[in-house]
Amino acid sequence: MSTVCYTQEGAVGVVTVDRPKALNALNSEVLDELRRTFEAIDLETVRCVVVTGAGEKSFVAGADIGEMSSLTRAEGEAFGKKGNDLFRMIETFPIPVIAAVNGYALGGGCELALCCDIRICSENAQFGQPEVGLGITPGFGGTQRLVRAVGPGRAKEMIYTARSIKAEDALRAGLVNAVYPLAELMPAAMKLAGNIAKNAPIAVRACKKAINEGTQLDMDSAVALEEKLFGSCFETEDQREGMQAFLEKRKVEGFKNR
Ligand code: DAK
Repeated sequence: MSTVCYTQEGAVGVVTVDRPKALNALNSEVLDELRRTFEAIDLETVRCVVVTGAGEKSFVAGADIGEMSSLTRAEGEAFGKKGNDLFRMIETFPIPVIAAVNGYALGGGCELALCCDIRICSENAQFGQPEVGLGITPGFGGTQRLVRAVGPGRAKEMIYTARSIKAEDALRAGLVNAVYPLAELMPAAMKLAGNIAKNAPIAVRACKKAINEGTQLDMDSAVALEEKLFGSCFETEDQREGMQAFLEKRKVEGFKNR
């Protein structure tokens, strides 16, 4: 692949958007390669994924404006669907995905970060939805996920004004969980991913499903979903080992994803 790199370190997969000449902007090729990269992740051995951008300046500076500039309505819709399908795939990916936002996260870049489970960023990060300044709406889920992440007031201000916010404001808004000096961002992301990866994979996956799907339901249906997923963890080897280790006052011998 020429625009996306993938590496695996232990149980953590690292997906890097690598198109530095355009500040990692998302053209069709990047969207296709991201999809193929996620499809190829080995879910037997990988337990958490980190998504980041190549270089020190930009996570993803948006959808590719050059490519979008001449689209017809039908092509614009198709481009939006390509991005939306991919971002939904990442959002519902069976294992947690962390966005390590290392610079500009604008438009489609902010939307890519928003479809991840957890966002952390570097001090030079900037988040924004500049689309209305380009004559379009956010098209990869920004009008939906930003609202859910920071609430309607802040999301509307960001979207209507097209102004970006800096890392500390993103932290205050709850858009990111933590801010690090740039050099410390990837080590922090890997540490966070490692802390997730060492827990029982079946249980972690069930938590992601419960949280993602439960927040779309009324409370009665949501707790019923939680009960089902809770029940599904029992009789697994990992549940037995996790509880046995506690009762025997020893460390877990390593969860097996069984
Ligand atoms: N697309 C294409 N190229 C981009 C780009 C982008 N989004 N962002 C940067 N680049 C390119 C620049 O054109 C430049 O290329 P060269 O001129 O060197 O060939 C190179 O990256 C370096 O950028 P700058 O020279 O501009 O670098 P600066 O440090 O001066 O400025 C910047 C950095 C991030 C502030 C600036 O590049 C910038 O404002 N970029 C655009 C940011 C932006 O507006 N992003 C949002 C894009 S809109 C939809 C589907 C999707 C979407 C909407 C609707 N539907 C189908 C409904 C999504 C929309 C977006 O994401």
